[in-house]
Amino acid sequence: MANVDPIFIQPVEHRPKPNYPIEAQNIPVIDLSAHDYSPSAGLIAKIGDACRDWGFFQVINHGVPSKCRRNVESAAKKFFELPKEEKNKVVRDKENPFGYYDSEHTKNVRDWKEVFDFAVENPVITPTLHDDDRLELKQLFNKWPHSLPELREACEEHVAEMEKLAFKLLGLIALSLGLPEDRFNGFFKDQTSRVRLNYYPPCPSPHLTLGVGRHKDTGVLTILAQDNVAGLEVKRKTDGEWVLVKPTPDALIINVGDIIQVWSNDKYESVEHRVVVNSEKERLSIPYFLYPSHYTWVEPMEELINELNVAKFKGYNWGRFRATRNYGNLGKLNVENIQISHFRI
Ligand SMILES: O=C(O)CCC(=O)C(=O)O
Repeated sequence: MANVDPIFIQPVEHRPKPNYPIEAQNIPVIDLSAHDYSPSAGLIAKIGDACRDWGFFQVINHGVPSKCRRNVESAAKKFFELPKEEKNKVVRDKENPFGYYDSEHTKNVRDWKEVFDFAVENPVITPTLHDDDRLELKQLFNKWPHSLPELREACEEHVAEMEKLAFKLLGLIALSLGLPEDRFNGFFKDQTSRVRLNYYPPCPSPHLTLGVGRHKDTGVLTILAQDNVAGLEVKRKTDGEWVLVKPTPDALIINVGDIIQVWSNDKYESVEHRVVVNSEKERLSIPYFLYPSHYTWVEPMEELINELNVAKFKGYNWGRFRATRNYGNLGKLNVENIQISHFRI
């Protein structure tokens, strides 16, 4: 029996498995303490293998202080505990996608979650798509709740740490592709990166719903901090099974996004993932989405293309791509969201 509004109910084939989920024991765990001024060949190879075989890995000894993580988790919990009227003072709207939102749809089914989004650059230049397909560039500001100043402080401190780690990882990924360590850095001058606070309340019918429906990340890479409640499931490349990523204390979860898939010309695939909820515990997760500047033209790296490895994607404009995706996420639309597969040659 469903105890939830039908708008949250997943089609049968996408519901979580009723039996106990498989745990992804073998998602690679990579120790970054070995990363100093000159990363070792061993570390670069581990990163490359993890990107190729899983599209997901965990990092430990990553340099992000645990205090910073505890602060952002505690401030986020306080925010989601605020009365609805208070959260609605910073609600997302059609003009500005940052702030609080509780009605997001993934693949046209509503997710069992509340979110709070903010941009890494404040203000940030972001293209917005209009009903007539016109793209408008807007300067957008984050919306911070006045009643909880510690949220902004904790989030800004968190972002500074995430950014250092993101560029460290980006360098390792470039090296693993045989490219110079700083090959990708030029795409982030006016980055559109953002952070999301995800709050998944307990759900009375967790077998029918998902916290976030299956999706791939559109950006370059994602760094996810999750609390100690499991929920993230990754589609294993070898057999297409959904496997649960068991929380590892202090580890951060990294996944390759669509842009790395295109830059690497399919060598590193962006992998589908989703979030299952449970009837007892709330869960919090904090993804940092590394996105380039809106004017970035995304295409396979020319150094990787030759007669034996021809380009598998046409180029596309990141700003238009992302604006189209945001437009689709705002409500229940009877159209498929834009995907990189639409640019496959
Ligand atoms: O909560 C998680 O573990 C993952 C969240 C996620 O995939 C998303 O917000 O896009």
